[in-house]
Amino acid sequence: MNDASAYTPPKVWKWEMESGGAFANINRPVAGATHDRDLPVGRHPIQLYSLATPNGVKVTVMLEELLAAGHDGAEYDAWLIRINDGEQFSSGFVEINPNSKIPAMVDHGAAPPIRVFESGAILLYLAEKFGAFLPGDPAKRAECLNWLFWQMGSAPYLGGGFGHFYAYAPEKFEYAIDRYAMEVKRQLDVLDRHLADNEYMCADEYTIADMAIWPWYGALVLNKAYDAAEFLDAKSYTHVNRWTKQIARRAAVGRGRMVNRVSGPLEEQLRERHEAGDFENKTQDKLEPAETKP
Ligand SMILES: N[C@@H](CCC(=O)N[C@@H](CS)C(=O)NCC(=O)O)C(=O)O
Repeated sequence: MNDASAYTPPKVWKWEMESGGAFANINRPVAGATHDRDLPVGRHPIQLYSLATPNGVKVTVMLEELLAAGHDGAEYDAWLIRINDGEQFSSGFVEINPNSKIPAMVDHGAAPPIRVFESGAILLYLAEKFGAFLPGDPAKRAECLNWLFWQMGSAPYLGGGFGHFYAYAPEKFEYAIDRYAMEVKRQLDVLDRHLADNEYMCADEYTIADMAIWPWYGALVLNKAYDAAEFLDAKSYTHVNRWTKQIARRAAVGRGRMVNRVSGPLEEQLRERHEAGDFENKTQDKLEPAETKP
């Protein structure tokens, strides 16, 4: 085990600029804007400001699923927010999300326009607006929301806890990796037991609960997050694997994963999305590699 006793916390914590670790450059102990810049606004009512991290993908999958289901009002402009460059701290972004995290959305179909931030709130807003992917029956609706909010509460242990210490921290701290690996495996087991008896998170209905959970836990078992599938023995969660592959086969999920993506194979990236035809008309030669933080 690492020597954890080497550090004694001071009486009052102070911000050390050189704290180290991946993405340390965008971490700050204060909120608010760092620079003045308005957000662009396209021609559709729904304006999304995002990046294809798991939290971003939840929303683009939902929008693509709505369009595939015939809800034309879900046409949207998806603008890229490069969080590694601090674009979430622009005055325009902070106005729509004071928490400075993607995804954030504005519905210009309402007067005055409605801002929505937090991926779970966005999924719920869209589900209610279009009457889709959220069961109407009170018992089923409650179950769907149980799992939606389970994801919102659980994923920070996966991303901010396990992913941070396993993949991004400047050193491998055994205590932290053990603690969060144990919790993530427990979460995978929760999902696995549930999916053993249910086709989707909410019985036989594909809902916003699946859309929230899949980009995180599906990515983990497909080894698309933190390169940790082997470490966590992800293949042993057979029901999670079955569900993950089933959802991955959906065309709308394939499209949703591409929107605002700036990493991975270039053919899987669509930096901005303004029309359905953008998926076919990509100008890949303009793209250069970049990095994202899941
Ligand atoms: N609970 C939020 C979490 C959003 C979040 O953590 N977004 C990350 C990318 S996945 C982000 O924008 N990070 C930028 C930063 O921390 O400055 C949600 O689900 O929307």
